Amino acid sequence: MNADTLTTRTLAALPTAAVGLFAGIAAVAGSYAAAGFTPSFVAAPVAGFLSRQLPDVVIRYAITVLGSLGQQLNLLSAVALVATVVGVLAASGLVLGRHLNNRAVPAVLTGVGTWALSVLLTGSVLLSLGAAGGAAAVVALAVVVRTVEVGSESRTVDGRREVVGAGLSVLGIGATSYVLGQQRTPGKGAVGSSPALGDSGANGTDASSRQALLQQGREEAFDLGGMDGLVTEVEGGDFYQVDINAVDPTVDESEWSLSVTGAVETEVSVGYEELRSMPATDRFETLRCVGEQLNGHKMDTALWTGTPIMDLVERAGPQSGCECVMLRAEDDYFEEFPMAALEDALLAYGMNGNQLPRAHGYPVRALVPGHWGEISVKWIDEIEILEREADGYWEQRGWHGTGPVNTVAKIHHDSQQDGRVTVGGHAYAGTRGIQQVEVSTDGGSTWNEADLTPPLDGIDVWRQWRYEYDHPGSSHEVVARATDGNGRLQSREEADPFPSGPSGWVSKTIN
Ligand SMILES: Nc1nc2c(c(=O)[nH]1)N[C@H]1C(S)=C(S)[C@@H](COP(=O)(O)O)O[C@H]1N2
Ligand SMILES: [Mo]
Repeated sequence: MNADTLTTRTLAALPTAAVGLFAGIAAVAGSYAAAGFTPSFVAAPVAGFLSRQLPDVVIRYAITVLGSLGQQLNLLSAVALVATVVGVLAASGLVLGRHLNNRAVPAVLTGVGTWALSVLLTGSVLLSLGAAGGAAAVVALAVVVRTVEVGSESRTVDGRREVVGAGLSVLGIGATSYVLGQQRTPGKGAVGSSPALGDSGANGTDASSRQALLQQGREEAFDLGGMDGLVTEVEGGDFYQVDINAVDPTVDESEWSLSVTGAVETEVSVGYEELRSMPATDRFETLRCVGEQLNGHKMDTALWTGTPIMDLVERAGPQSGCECVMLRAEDDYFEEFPMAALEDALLAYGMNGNQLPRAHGYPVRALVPGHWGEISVKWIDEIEILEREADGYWEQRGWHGTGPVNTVAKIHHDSQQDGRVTVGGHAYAGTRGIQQVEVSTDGGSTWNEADLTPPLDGIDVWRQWRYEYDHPGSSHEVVARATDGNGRLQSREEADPFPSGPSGWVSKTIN
């Protein structure tokens, strides 16, 4: 074959490839329309697979550097993969249809193939019809356009109309799916609003005292422009989120249950209603991710409502050989740590006075005070009392994030007015508490004590700090450092987030 025929053939194949690609996109869109952003969305299991198979260094980079962008790239790759596979399927169907001179073959093959692929990936027989329908519709339309064009016999068929038709249909399907998919998505991440918790089923706590606590927390915050308050708002999606999956699990509270298993006298299990009827408390608690940058924003505080986890664990009569426990979740996440850490831990179902949002573990999450956020397992469904130590999800990937948090003072605000400089931030030291924050305006030579907000009502809460001074007239280095409740100064030794959390003093140049 000479180069010319090769080029001609390639050009002739282009419309088919383009229609195939459009069909692939329509499959993803149709799946979103049917399933919303849930584990039944065809790209969800692929994204999960990718994030488990990618090399640890890539995942680590995604977490510590890219943050949620990494999650979006992961999802985008999954979407591209699914669209490509469906695309190849659709293109093959088109070629086969022409070969057999059968107009039904392309759409049928594409539809059935896409449906099978989606069922294989998601396990959802019915919802997979969305993906199948989207892909088949695009292919069917392309075939019809081509048939009409061939039928008119007035000009040569170059496939241009076919591609335009398929392209237009994918736009329509995409727009419709966008709207439908959003409606199908339960409690859209942290952004959707969760219903109020109310008085009933949260024994010992009530809605009005929660509102009073929240109000107090909001009022006690320093009013520093651009800086988060003392209580992180959840509804706007301000509360950070770290998940192993791009798509969060959807758990129905009526089907949810939590079991205490493993080295126990008797296994026990509770449903949602029963858990809500157990004695409950409200308390502020701060969460911080071991994978965040030193001056990062993966540190937030909410008012949580829940039941002491040990009330449930003790019913089972734990007899651990290692005094250690594994918490497991609906998203196949698991973390292991010493049982002692559960002493003051909660099974939380309320956040800032509302039901726990899906993004933060609805219906129930663990909340382990003083430790890095990773052991506060969301969507929890099993407390396994262990005989022997084992590694958790992140520890299998080289992290050491099950221990107590490092002490930190962040600098998240600086402003100037009339020759005065104001700097501020949050300081956090887990259950040790913050005793003092000091600020240097000369790169660490001399230190001054910052103002602190009163501690919130809780055993594991951050505080805000603020310091004002006269601008020295030239560029200078502001440094902040905290002292914890045991009188220990924040470590000056610099360390990356990996493997045991960021360390060092935060500094910032003020001009
Ligand atoms: N089931 C489950 N629980 C989880 C995670 C997860 O991916 N799956 N991420 C953990 C990590 S690394 C952190 S820092 C916190 C974050 O909680 P948030 O998303 O509510 O802020 O949840 C932890 N619990
Ligand atoms: Mo984390």
